[in-house]
Amino acid sequence: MSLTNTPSANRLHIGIYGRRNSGKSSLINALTGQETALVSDYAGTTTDPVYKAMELHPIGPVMFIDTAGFDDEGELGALRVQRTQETLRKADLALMVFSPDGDFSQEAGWLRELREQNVPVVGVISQADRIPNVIALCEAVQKEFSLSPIVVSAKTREGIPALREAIARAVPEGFEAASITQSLVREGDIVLLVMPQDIQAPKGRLILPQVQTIRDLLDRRCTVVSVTADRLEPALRALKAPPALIITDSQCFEMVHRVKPDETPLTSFSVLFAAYKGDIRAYVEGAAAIDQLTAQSRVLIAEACTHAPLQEDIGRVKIPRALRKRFGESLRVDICAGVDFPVDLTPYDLVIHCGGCMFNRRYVLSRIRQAQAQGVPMTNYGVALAKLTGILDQIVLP
Ligand SMILES: Nc1nc2c(ncn2[C@@H]2O[C@H](COP(=O)(O)OP(=O)(O)OP(=O)(O)O)[C@@H](O)[C@H]2O)c(=O)[nH]1
Ligand SMILES: [Mg+2]
Repeated sequence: MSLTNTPSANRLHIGIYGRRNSGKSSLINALTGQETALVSDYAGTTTDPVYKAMELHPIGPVMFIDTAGFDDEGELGALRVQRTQETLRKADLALMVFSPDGDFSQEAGWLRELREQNVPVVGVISQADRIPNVIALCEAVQKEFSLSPIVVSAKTREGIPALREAIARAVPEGFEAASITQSLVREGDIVLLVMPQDIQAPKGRLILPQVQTIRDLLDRRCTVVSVTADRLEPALRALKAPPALIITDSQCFEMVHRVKPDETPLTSFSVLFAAYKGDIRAYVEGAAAIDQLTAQSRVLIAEACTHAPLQEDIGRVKIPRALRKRFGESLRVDICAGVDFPVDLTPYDLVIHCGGCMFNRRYVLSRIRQAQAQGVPMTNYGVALAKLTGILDQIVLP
């Protein structure tokens, strides 16, 4: 990923839903002006959800999720519908494409579910160039779903600018947290960032949370000073006054806490991202369950990345080691990666999630809500490490 690209997890995720052949893929092509999505008369052209990162005027960077028609049939069809269903957890906004035949029996259930999950929906009547009774169709949608559909044709491009405007109006407020550092800094503050001594990112790079934090602080008009852990003390001596905030990599928590000036508040990249990408209060509450663990407990470690060379060491080695050291070798730790998050979390006494930098916020929040609904405490790497090293009470939360 180049630094000029918006990380995909920060893009507005737009899910496109409708029956087979309703024109979902054609709509993406028309919206973006590119023929990237596969389109055909064959009902069931799109099978698995397809993610497409695009710039969509006037919204900016978005991620389209093209889905299989939700009326797909048979055993394979049911699997596809399930995959479509799973995308509901990621969609910040949904386009519902109504089929021209006026039969909305299946649309109703999907609309209900989208609304239950608070996903804003833009209704679309597509293929306007070839359906005879557009007005009647609009009225039917309006009457049945209290939704004023946008009438478009992917072929003639009629209505496409209006649809872009409708999408822009429907963008949910706060689909992203306002900023990474939130109330922890003010304009003009000097903020000291502590990276691990052996920077684990590939040569010439920093990992995404560090890059995004630096950008956030620059946007907030702060002065950013970055050091590796071994340079912390010389850097503190070089500063005329203690920094307004220190943000450290979780791995150097203890050392930084020991060395830092008393008056300087300390937080970590993972704690900032826990708030930015999830729900920090829920994570802190979840971390309290660590005190209740025993040698018989079962803990689930959930990683977003399937490759994860950077977090691996924390999730797969460091946290399990710390837990076993405290509660005994028989404590059981399971690891899941990517989207393989168990539907049933109840076998676990605690879920510890990674920072989720590869996921969008909506999706991480949906996992937190799932754990809460099942009564299973959930926290994340950074918060768990802070708890395990006994300094959770001593760091500041955004
Ligand atoms: N004339 C016209 N044809 C359209 C329009 N939109 C889609 N079509 C045609 O309708 C057929 C289905 O379009 P797709 O975009 O593949 O529909 P889909 O909803 O993605 O279908 P599945 O992937 O099978 O679920 C194709 O033959 C398209 O060319 C339109 O606005 N006007
Ligand atoms: Mg399609």
